[in-house]
Amino acid sequence: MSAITTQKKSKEMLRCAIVLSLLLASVLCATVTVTSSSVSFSPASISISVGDTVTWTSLTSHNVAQVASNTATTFQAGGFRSGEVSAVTSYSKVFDAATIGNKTVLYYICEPHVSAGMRGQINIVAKSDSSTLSYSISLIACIIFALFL
Ligand SMILES: [Cu+2]
Repeated sequence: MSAITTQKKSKEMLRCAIVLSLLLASVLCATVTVTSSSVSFSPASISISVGDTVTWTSLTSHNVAQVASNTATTFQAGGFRSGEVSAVTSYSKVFDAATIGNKTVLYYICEPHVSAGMRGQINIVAKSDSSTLSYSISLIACIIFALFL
């Protein structure tokens, strides 16, 4: 194998590694955005996996506070909370294993508007097979590319 071919291959491998790292990062930590309109969260129900980040925006007159159930109206001590209303306009939270615990659904409210039904829920689901599959396919494609070009 000539030096030029080896150099070309290393470049391709590096390119592959970068693409794969980006893919892996996007597969491993999805970010879900929830916006709040007049008195509702949109989407009110989302599905995430352990390690994902949820970002709430447009919190100008709203906040986010975890509650114990879909009927609870007061903040669950120790849960996630964005702070007082008007203190922040957006709030991001990484839902790691410690935050989720053994729950499969997490519930939250907007404290000033809970009586108006301003609630949301976060369903904890396993990482989707489709994202794992697309990652595997790109990995194989990259290896073939690196070997034959
Ligand atoms: Cu609100």
